Amino acid sequence: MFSECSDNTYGSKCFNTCACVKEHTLSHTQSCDTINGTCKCTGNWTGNTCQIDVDECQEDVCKDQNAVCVNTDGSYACYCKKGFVKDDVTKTCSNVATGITLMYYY
Ligand SMILES: [Ca+2]
Repeated sequence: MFSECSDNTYGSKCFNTCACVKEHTLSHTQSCDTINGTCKCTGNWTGNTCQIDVDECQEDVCKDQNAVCVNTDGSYACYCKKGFVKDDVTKTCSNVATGITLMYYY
């Protein structure tokens, strides 16, 4: 059984060094397989050393025609368009004037 290694190490007693860039594991853009040391990008990063932010807004991540997607480093955010407010109960952007609730909102 392997324990959770830190500081870019893996394997029994964490004696082996991962194929990751150490700084990237510390900033959580890469994660190391604790069994074999292979390095993978975490979900929101890409590139050879996981240095490139994934632009999630290229896909319909907000799933709401009344929301605007804003890409950020390592993440993204969905904001309601002007005239709409986020309904905390339904998690959708609702039209304030009509009270109509529209589609899903993160
Ligand atoms: Ca992003």
